[in-house]
Amino acid sequence: MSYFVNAVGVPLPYSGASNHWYSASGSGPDLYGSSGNDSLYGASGVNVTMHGGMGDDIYYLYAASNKVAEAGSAGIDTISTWMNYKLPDNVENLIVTKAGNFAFGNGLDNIITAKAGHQTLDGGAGNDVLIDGGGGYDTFVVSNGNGSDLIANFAATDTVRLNGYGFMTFDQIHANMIQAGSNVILNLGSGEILEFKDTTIDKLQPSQFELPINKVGMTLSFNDDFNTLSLHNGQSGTWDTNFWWGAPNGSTLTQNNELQWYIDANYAPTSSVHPFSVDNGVLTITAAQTPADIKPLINNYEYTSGILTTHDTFSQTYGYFEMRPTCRKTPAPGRLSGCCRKTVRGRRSSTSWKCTDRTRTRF
Ligand SMILES: [Ca+2]
Ligand SMILES: [Ca+2]
Ligand SMILES: [Ca+2]
Repeated sequence: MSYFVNAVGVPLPYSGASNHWYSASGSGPDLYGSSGNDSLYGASGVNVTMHGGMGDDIYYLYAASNKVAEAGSAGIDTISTWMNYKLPDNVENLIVTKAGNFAFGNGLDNIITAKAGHQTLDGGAGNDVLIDGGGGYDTFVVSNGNGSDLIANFAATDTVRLNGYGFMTFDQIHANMIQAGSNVILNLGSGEILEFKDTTIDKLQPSQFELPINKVGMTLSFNDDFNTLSLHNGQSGTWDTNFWWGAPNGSTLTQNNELQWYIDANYAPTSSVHPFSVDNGVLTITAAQTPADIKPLINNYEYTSGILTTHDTFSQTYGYFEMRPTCRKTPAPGRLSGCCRKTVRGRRSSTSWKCTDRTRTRF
């Protein structure tokens, strides 16, 4: 049996070779393997839960409708998928093949392998082995309280994100590293370590460590907790509801072929449409179908929505910006796709938010 020794010296096994093969194509809602080592292949467009049972089972998932059910102590199991994926309970190992996706573990000691291109790996709790298995720049996420992980093939373009350990500078990290044979061990404190396999301290560079922003010495220049909504009326207030180049009746972004019209709160004829609301510190911007009587007033656009910008009231060149946006993952049928993005313009950075669906934003 092949295995990978983790950061605390425990060999984590890979799944053994399969002796039986099963396909979900044409199967019912449940597909069962044998008591031995199985390979179970999902299929796109098939709603199926695959049960490998006892033995080392390897699952190939092609769509979110391909599910895995494993019991505890039922072999060393592996899921291989192109999708963004977080391991379900009782599955030990994960392979994510597609660039740009994430690969998250569960509470077990996992072996998580990212294939070609950029991926984000997070083992979660347990003493996990995280492997850059195919180049590309990868991000390894390591969080306080989640055990001692090992990173293999940590390339010059890879980065590690250290959450909650209190490191603010690379010098602090450097001072907590030791060379242990062919590996580097970073002492994270609280009994946790992070091991970098087959590298030396001198090869590890500041650009490979994502640290929290050091806010000491920064001065708060702008904030809005959205306990109320302060709209700009031309003389006072904070937020404009129109682009600075917009028409009196509002605006849209024709170059994006957008379907919505941004209502200008200062334009009286459309004042019956209210894209903005605040509730207990949460700002909501709602996109909705345009009422028939409003449509001629907004160039016959099918949907109304809103933007907020401080273009005329606040701007700064440099700074640290923070927000907590929440966007709908999937638009309802007939609705616009959900998105929310910040507009930063060149040297003079103002604060703009525009949304094409229900969105909550908090500074
Ligand atoms: Ca099995
Ligand atoms: Ca199994
Ligand atoms: Ca884990």
